[in-house]
Amino acid sequence: MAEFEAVLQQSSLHPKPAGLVLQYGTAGFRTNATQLDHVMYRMGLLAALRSRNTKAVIGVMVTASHNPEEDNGVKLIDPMGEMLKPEWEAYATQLANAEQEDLLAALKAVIEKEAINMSQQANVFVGKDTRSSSSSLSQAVLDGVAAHGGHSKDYGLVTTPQLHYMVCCQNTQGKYGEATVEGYYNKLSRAFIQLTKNASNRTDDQKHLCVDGANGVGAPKLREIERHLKAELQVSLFNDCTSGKLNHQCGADFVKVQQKPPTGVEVAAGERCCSFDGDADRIVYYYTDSEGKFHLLDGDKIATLISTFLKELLTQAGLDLQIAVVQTAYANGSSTRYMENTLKVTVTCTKTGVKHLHHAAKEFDVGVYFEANGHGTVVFSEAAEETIQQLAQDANANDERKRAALLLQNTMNVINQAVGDAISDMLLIEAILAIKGLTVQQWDAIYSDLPNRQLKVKVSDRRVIDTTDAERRVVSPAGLQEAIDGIVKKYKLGRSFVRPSGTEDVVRVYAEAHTQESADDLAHEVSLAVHRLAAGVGDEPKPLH
Ligand code: 16G
Ligand code: MG
Repeated sequence: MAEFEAVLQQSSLHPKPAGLVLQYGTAGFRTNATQLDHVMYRMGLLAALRSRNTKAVIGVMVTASHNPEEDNGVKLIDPMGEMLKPEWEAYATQLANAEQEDLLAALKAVIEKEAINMSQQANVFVGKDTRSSSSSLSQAVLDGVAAHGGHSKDYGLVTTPQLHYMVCCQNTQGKYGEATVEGYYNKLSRAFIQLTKNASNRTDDQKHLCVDGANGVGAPKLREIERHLKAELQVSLFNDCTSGKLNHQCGADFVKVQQKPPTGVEVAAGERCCSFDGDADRIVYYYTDSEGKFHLLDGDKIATLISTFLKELLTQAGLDLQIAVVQTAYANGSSTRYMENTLKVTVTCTKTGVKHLHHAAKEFDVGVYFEANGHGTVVFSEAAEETIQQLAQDANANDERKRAALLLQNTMNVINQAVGDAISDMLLIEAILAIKGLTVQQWDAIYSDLPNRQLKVKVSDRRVIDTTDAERRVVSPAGLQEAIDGIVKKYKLGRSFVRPSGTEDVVRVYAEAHTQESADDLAHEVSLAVHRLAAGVGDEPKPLH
């Protein structure tokens, strides 16, 4: 049991503060960086076990995404580049919370439960974001892997989706691509350049995009891929990680939540801009019009653009493949109506969190999924991929079908199907706008968002709120859903739901209605109902007006 000796010896260098309890949340552990050293070490141990269990490479990404610089976090990546399987999230929580003297027992419990063969090789890919704490924390992960007799490959600074991509490439023996950062740049940029060849007479203005890098890892990585894009995309990069503070008044989350442009981005009216989040797995677009009004093009608008494009191509290619869009309850009602009634694609709704959307999207030939907050991608079934490849190579297909199939093929190659990816999504969106000859204003005008408002309510225990129907209805506490129904009825085009956050100790309230004022009032009334019926803490929420 030599490996257990090493585990114990090393663990004393990464001690757990007694009594500290953390949860593997929606997307991994996330808290103040000073509390995470032991968690990282233990996630290194767990990743080695998961690797033995799956006989595949597992990824560990050190990042706290859109959260403040002082925080950090960690998420594990499963063999096909998807998020960690839920059963293993529970093991992660158990390992992270075992007191120092119980660590071995906790570890052995997992080994026994999963019948893990300890002589099996373990391989782990590790990546980190630009936070100052990330270096020592990713070292703790590497220590954990090594203490458990595993091999690791340290990718250093990478975006979260890049690490997902590496894991997927490695475990598909290169079928998906080459498991290097250069390989990622080559695959995406080649596909992008092929796609833009289908756009005629683009002006320099059309090729120009302003990007807010959130002062995170996406910024240097965008600079790296830019060199491969042969001036087909000309980027002005702001918040580029050279001086400003990570996610501070910038980045996709700030822009989406505040509904205003990030600081540090100086652009003319009407210019097309986008923001990444701190680990570059989310993107939103926006512009400010000549009257100074801010226009946000969020995940819903992105899903609409992409699904319109794909549906047109599938029709032109004469391929009978089912395309669907997966959203969450946060999707703007206008987007859902547009997709169902005008675009006529299947729309489904899942719980919040990428793993749920990804899973649902895989049920279709072509599954487009996006959260309103800008996290999403497209997944193609194996059969759909094959059908498209065959047509693209079919010497007998007519020109129109063949052109569409080639476009679909390059579209698949520009997409990171492993997970939502700001750089890949950006290239896809830019290619679609170029091919369709659309300005950002024309894209925005496809449908008009319903005014909406999000609020948070503090309650003594958010677990008292239990939801059903993809978080659109509350089942407990008793009476809350009836109260919400009664309130919503009073508002034209009103819709509202509440759910316990998976990342913060709050209950989230969402409301939309035909005017901003009514959306605000609706959100407020529902917040009051939550505060009253779910043991709210502190003063009752105050009206917004
Ligand atoms: C995490 C999720 C994100 C979700 C958010 C909801 C991933 C990679 N990230 O950040 O998809 O929208 O949690 O947060 O799954 P909430 O539960 O606090 O509202
Ligand atoms: Mg993120």
